[in-house]
Amino acid sequence: MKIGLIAMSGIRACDAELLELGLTLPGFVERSKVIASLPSLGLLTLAGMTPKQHSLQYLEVADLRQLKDLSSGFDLIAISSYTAQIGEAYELADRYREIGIPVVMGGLHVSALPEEAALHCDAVVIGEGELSWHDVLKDRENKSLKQFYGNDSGDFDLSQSPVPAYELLDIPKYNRLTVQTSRGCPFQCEFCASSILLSKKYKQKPIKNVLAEIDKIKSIWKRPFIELADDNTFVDKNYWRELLPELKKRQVKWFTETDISVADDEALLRVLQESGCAEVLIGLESPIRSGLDGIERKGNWKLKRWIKYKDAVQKIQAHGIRVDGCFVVGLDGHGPDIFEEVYSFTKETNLFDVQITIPTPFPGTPFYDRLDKEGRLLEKNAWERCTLFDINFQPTGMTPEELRKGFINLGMKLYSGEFTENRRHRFDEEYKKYLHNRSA
Ligand code: B12
Ligand code: SF4
Repeated sequence: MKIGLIAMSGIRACDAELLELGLTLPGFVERSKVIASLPSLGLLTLAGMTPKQHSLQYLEVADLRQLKDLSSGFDLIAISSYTAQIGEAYELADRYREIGIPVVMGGLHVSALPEEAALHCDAVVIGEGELSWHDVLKDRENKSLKQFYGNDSGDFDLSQSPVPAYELLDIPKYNRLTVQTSRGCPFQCEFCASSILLSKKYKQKPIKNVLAEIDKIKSIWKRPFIELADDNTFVDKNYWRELLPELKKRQVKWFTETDISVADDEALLRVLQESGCAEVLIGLESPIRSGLDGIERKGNWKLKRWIKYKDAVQKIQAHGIRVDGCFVVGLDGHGPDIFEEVYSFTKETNLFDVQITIPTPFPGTPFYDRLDKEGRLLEKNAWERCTLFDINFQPTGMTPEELRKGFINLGMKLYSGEFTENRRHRFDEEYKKYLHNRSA
């Protein structure tokens, strides 16, 4: 069979004012450029386990309006999309089906809402695709595709992970490639729409598999920059103590997402920096206590950690590892003072990068269900607003418009060239000081 793998791959925001602003703010533009060119690891993973008798083509659709002609001649189209672009993904699926090509869809959104997706495709894969992909291919060959495959058990054993088919990519188009070392997260944040929706357990890929993936990338890209597609990387510190020296040998630069506990272990930070880790993204969520209460539903972990936030950021950065601190602005418990609080925290801790987002009710999250129950969703099923930058709920401490204006003003301050440069200059100074003290 000839199989078309299509990744919906755009960066989205509905708010026109914000979009326009985003196009002009240096700090914002910089990060958008970096992430906008990431490929779909989900599809590349399925490609990696596709039997060799099939031929594969990997395509990206960033904006459906720009797609005039459909590539044809396929026996099966497999589409992956997150929530914000799901409307376009459904439209694309409808168009392929109109010309007689069967479509299978998978990913976080359709796993949360399989019945909705089934209106637009021949088969919906729920959960981790590896568990169902071979069945989908066999059934397509026998012309007996089922409507639903898979489940949300999160039972896939990561030691069975195929090496993603990075060779399908036109490498010069990308400035980073992704590798996944783990799925899930030991915490349970109310709004989390990442892989905890696919895997209830926290599970790690064996080190040898991770290294095989990195070696494969290195065989097609000599000095790659790697972004780990993990939700929370350094949960198992012993695993990382073993993996980091291997990464150092391979001379890669990399970036990942982690919780703040990575700062607890000074020895680990040192090896981390030496291994090529350039930056860690940390969901700090709120610079003030009140917004944090109840976010993490198992043990209120984030609230408990809040008191150490500033020290932790400074400690990580002092080791030469940049921190991208992420704040969710407009959480329950946030009033109009939150904007100034985020700005002061960023200034005081000298965060190298900062990311602000709006609380977003993604389907399948407890946050969505709670807002729905409380009658606080502005519009139901407005998936195109699930961008992390658009407001689709009634905040408790201000009006949606106050939140919107405050968010835009905060963005202007945080991403201004001068503020960004000052922080980065201070980061360099602090790191030099650290190196000097270490060698003294
Ligand atoms: C890389 C990435 C991107 C890339 C995506 C490239 C791509 N086309 O896939 C880019 C930069 C383009 C991107 C953009 C956006 N992103 Co993003 N991104 C990520 C990131 C960092 C890693 C995702 C990843 O690679 N996971 C690993 C793979 C293996 O998992 P997977 O995709 O879920 O695939 C598995 C299954 O879902 C399934 N599967 C997936 N697709 C298919 C298809 C078929 C046919 C089958 C059978 C199975 C299957 O099988 C796979 C293997 O098990 C995550 C955060 C994180 N740490 O996970 C956020 C994340 C996915 N992004 C998010 C968001 C909000 C966005 C944006 C809306 C941001 C914006 N404002 O523009 C856009 C939306 C893009 C869209 N098209 O809708 C949210 C999504 C939440 C949601 N439920 O929708 C996440 C979870 C971040 C977060 N914490 O909120 N993103
Ligand atoms: S710590 Fe991050 S990845 Fe883990 S549940 Fe919370 S938001 Fe999700």
